[in-house]
Amino acid sequence: MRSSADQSLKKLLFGALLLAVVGATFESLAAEIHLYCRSIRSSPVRLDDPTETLDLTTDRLYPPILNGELEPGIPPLGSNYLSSIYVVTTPRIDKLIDDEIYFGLPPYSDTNNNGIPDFFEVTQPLDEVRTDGFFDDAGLSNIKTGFITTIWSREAGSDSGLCLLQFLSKVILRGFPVPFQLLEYDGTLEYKRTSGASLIGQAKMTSTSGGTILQTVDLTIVDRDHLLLRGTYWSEGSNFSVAQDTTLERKGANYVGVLNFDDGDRRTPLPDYKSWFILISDDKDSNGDGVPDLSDPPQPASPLRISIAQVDRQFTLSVRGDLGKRYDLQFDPELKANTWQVIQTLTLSQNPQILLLPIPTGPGGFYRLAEHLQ
Ligand SMILES: [Ca+2]
Ligand SMILES: [Ca+2]
Ligand SMILES: [Ca+2]
Repeated sequence: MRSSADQSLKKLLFGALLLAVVGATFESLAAEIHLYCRSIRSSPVRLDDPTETLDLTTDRLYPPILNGELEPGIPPLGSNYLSSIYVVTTPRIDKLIDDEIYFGLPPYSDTNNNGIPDFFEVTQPLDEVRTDGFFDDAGLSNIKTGFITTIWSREAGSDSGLCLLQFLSKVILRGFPVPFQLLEYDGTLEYKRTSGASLIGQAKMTSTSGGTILQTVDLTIVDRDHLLLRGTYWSEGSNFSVAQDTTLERKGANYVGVLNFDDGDRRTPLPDYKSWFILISDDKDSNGDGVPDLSDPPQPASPLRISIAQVDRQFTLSVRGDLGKRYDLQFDPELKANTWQVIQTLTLSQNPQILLLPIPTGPGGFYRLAEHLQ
């Protein structure tokens, strides 16, 4: 004759259920995000004679709007230069001098190995780095083109530096100390996987001058080494506008791309300060495959499984699911509506995970496993 405990076990073995709630919640993850403008902003230079000034601008209309910008030169001629228009107002020549000028960039250097040229990073110093460049002196002398040298200085951690500009021509021989500023935003990106390869994030970045960007970021994992950043409207005060789609390429734990805006500074009607480096860094690699969590291929959810057996005077429940996830083990003696009781919450650390449970005192019942809801 069977004991009542055996009968209970039989009923429970029969009643062990597999139920799961999949995809109800997504874990929020954090990465770093930075923007570095590929243009620098110069300030006007007051010359010895207070009626004379030297300005730099990228407005090529006349008379120019003086926006202070030195922008990335256009390849192939200007790829190693920042280009601008120099504007010298001087009564001695009795006209406005304005023409193209190309400032040589220092040789490419990335000492902090983040994929961003150090020249554009506030954290990286410039210690009297000398470069060469050229300008068009607009027919003011017999030579059409002249040369310049520039000496760049900026302390690490400061966005403000000085460019000592020396014209080497028959017309302008003196040097000009040109103050300049880097434009940079740094902060965090909280993101979630919404489905498959899609990520949605919230970026919060501040600039050295105190501005704050709060921006929704829409990313798609193209593959382990590439993220697609969807273009959208960015704003921080009068800065930014519509950004174009861009692809970020992975180098180690860093994803780097170029983010181009229709206009980076809406205070001026011309499109300026348009092109920025974007860097997203993620040092977390939960599955240890050498690829940050950010671009790990989407993992198909493991099917939840539960099985039950008797060991001595206890039950063993064998549970399978997604490692690291939290699950609720629930029990219902009669399968009545809304009477499931959570008897244990567990974080799955191995597959399968074995749970030991005492044999219930009642005549029978049912178990189920569900994703733990926050
Ligand atoms: Ca760098
Ligand atoms: Ca503008
Ligand atoms: Ca990984």
